[in-house]
Amino acid sequence: MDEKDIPRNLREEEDSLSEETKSLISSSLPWEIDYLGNKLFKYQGYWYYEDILLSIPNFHTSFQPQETDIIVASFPKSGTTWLKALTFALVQRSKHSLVDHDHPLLSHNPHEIVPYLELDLYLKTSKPDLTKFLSSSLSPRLFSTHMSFDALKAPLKESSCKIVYVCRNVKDVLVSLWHFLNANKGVEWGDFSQSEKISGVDDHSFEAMFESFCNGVTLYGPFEDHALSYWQGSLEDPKHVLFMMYEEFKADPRTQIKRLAEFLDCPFTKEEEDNGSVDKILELCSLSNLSSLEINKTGTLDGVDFKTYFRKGQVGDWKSYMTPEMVNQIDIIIEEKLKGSGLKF
Ligand code: PAP
Repeated sequence: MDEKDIPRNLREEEDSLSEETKSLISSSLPWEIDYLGNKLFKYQGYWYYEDILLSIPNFHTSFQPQETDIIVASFPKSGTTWLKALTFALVQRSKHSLVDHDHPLLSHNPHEIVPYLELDLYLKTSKPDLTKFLSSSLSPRLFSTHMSFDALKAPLKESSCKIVYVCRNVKDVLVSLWHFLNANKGVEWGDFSQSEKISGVDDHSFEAMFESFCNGVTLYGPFEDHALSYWQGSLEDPKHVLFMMYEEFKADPRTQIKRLAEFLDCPFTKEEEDNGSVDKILELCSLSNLSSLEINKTGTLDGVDFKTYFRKGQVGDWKSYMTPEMVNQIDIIIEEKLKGSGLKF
């Protein structure tokens, strides 16, 4: 079976894919074992664990976009938690005042508020309960994803949904991912009842992760293709796809939050600018504020402690972890892939 045929075949299924279809996928797609000993399948150019891969056809066939939908997109560890919080605070500021003591972000982790399409909603079902998450039951609906733009765009064709992508320097992404995985060593990152975990392979070393990453064999990777997919999308359709950089947000958050607000058609009014709303949103969603909240110090979801989503948030942290050889190796890969695209790190 050809890769490109899979969605059509899967469309035959309703809520759960037959064991036969699943095994057809497993036996027909290219696969590799990642540094954690987990089987990754390559589907339409990107690597997924089996359960995540199987959620894509559910999403493709069942998601019904609304005109005002907003999707926060990112490669893992690029600033997702921050962007989820900022976008929610921004678009809901008339309903949830920024000075409210019961603002949802004070008692919920951003991941509890803004669901991932493929990890929270369409995982194992084509009929998700959108009311389970605050941001998908309000208007405008707010979703998130780690899928590439290539995987996202088909169901959104013809819709006027807005997509905001946050991109981050690949070296800091790598370091952040390494810390995150080490802090969550006991967590299973996929449903390995279908795709067995390879025992004996569980290498949390920075070197092992670096090698896999450079080969593109990492969940949702290759990173460069992921970033490029949204970069191209934003060039082709700037009204609906916004490409943001984590580093630019860190350097000048006021300018970037206003850019985001303009893009989402909810610009700050003169009155809001004067009464400090811009700073209030930035303060509410800051790393120091979010990480100091009780929910984020002690809460947990699917075995992941919320506190592990907050670390240093430092630009250039990679300098403490990478050898000159590693820097050279990754720089060459990035330069080669991004050549001529206009995208630079
Ligand atoms: P995810 O993709 O698993 O949701 P994501 O939020 O994208 O993770 O990445 C976590 C990184 O964002 C951490 O970076 P670090 O490891 O280099 O420190 C984390 O510290 C940073 N981060 C989380 N929240 C914020 C925030 N409010 N402001 C700035 N950076 C943040």
